[in-house]
Amino acid sequence: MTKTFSFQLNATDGKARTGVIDTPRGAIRTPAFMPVGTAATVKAMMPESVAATGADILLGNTYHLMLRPTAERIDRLGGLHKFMNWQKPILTDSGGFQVMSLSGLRKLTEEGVTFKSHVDGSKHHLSPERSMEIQRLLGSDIVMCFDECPALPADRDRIAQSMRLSMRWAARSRAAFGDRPGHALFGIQQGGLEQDLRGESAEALKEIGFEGYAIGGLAVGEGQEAMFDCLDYAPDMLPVDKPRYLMGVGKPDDIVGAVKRGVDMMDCVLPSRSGRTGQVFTRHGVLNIKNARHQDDPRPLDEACGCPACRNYSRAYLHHVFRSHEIISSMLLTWHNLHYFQDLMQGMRDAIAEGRFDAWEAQFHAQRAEGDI
Ligand code: PRF
Ligand code: ZN
Repeated sequence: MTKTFSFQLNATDGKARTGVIDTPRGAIRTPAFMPVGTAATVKAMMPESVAATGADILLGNTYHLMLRPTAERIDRLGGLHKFMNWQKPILTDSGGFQVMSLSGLRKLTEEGVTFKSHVDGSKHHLSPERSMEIQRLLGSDIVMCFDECPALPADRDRIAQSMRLSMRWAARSRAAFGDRPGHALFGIQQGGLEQDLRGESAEALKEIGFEGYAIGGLAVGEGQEAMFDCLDYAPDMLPVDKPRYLMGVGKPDDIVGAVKRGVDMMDCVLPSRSGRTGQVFTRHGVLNIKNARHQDDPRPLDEACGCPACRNYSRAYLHHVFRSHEIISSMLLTWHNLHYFQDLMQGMRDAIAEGRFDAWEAQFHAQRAEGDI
């Protein structure tokens, strides 16, 4: 295993790319989907089960972990990997986005943001420097710059001001991160749906220099068509030889569209959260296991799926345990959904490597259109 962080592109097909990010904690095959482990757990899953779905990397959150159990405590206990028993790579988000969406009263200045905890109302502060310190204490392999992401729609002036603040914070993040071989710092492009602001943001980030580049500020209410319009140009503004990470995306068809446009990494709570609400992703579309039509159905969720929920249990059983609020319901449905998302990524990696992404994509859409799951 290498002691450094590197990215190797193995093949491209149109704008779609496949490769490997090498880290001291293991390889990340791209395009990669990162399950979300916000509170040092992927809810309802043992870490070894998450690995068994095919995940190479998890996402953790600065915001949640700084509030509870605190970064200092995790550091004293040997770091986040040991604390949660996940030895593969971890990427941590920097906290700014979660402060805006989750915390109570907050005050934003050039220096950083002061906010009230959604857990107990206590007062906290985050800045580029503090976010880098927290992500270092956690032992994160891929650290995200501290940024600000305005909710859309927002007027152009507000988006420009916010993007420029995020670029100043990106420079402060880079300086505070320091020299940490084997660990990576990713910049985050902002600029809403304004092409020239996206360009200005990309130039500012490239000038600073990062090990990878994220596309932030999308999937915040603009809809898939507007997001794809932006992804038609945004990834091209970032260096070809560095990983590109689309933050907080998305549904299976969002993921496929993003990969087609040159994105290498994504994360989303969708497969795990849906597992707990009875929403199931299959090759033929989404089904809801709580629906009464499943109560006598002996078939698995998805005939083609190799996960434990599909190999060992009927829809009738999964319907029963969901309706009975049994814990195994969340476990099995989350496992299936995460397995489905990882299968989707593997399918795209193979198709890109073999130069048949368009045919693969056509089949992906055709299977979903068949309906009657
Ligand atoms: N910035 C950060 N985290 C994020 C986002 C962002 O813009 C998004 C937007 N979809 C999700 N998570 N730091
Ligand atoms: Zn399954």
